[in-house]
Amino acid sequence: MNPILNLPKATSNIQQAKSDIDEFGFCLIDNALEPAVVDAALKRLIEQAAAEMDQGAAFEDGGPKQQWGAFKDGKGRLRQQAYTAAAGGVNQRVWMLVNKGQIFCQILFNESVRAVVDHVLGEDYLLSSYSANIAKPGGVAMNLHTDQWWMPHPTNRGPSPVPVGSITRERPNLAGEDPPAMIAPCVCVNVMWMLNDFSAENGGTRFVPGSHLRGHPPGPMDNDETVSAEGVAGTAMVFDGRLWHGTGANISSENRYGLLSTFCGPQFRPQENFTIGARSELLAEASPGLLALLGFKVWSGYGRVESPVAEYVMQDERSLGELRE
Ligand SMILES: O=C(O)CCC(=O)C(=O)O
Repeated sequence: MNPILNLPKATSNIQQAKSDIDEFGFCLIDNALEPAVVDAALKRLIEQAAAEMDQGAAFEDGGPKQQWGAFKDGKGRLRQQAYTAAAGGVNQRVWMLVNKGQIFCQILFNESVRAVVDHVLGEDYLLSSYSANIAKPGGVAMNLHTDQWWMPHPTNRGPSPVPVGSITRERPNLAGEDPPAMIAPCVCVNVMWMLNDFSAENGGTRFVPGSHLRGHPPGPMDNDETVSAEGVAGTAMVFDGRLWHGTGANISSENRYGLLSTFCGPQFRPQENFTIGARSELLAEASPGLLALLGFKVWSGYGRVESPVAEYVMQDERSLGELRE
């Protein structure tokens, strides 16, 4: 960490962690994962990643011509880009970890980390995505971004500059003034679980401390200095969805293994569609807490199939359909 900025250090003091995320947009939790949990998760991840690679199902990005998130061109057309090593990808993403090992589900219920997520998001929230990013040697720095680029900003009484359905990664809804008088609240929180030591050399997540309060995502004119998330295996970096961040370039000779679990408010659409994609064997054994995170718990009547007072929905539940007497 950059010593001049006096940035937060890894801590086991949860009050300190809460105050760090409020002030700097991130906190580092010391020993969030015990060594045995780190070992089990790393072993499962390496095995899964190798099998996805063998079966031609690997998703690889992070190469010089392979920036994640650039799904559309300047005219709003979907780019049919292949996320493979053959097309220039270097890093490997492993998606939908809830289906890929019980150890990954266990990690989601880590008390220290969840206390910080609860502090920022409140009592009810969803898992938005749960993936691994294996940053490999040769991977380039990811474009800085926020994890809530889709969030409408507070606006004046006139029409919104960008209607909500027209917001895209390339066309965020901005407040108009800089700095804006009002900013959007934090509506998602990301957790980077370090499964091996993270450093500036091996692609530790780079970010701009305090940028969560800027009120806009990074634009082409913003060239703030970044710092790298560094920590020993087992450390968790919990960060505000508004923080400007991205994977660092990996200039070392080793892989960097990180799990990313993003949580969002219950009124937002998760990145991964767990209500369709969660496997039935997972759901058969899932606790009410896991079902709630995966979106099977009805929230204030939202997410239901029929009755707004149902507590949970089932994966194969269907509405009554056309009925006649
Ligand atoms: O891998 C990292 O360090 C961060 C990844 C990230 O920012 C993303 O996937 O949006």
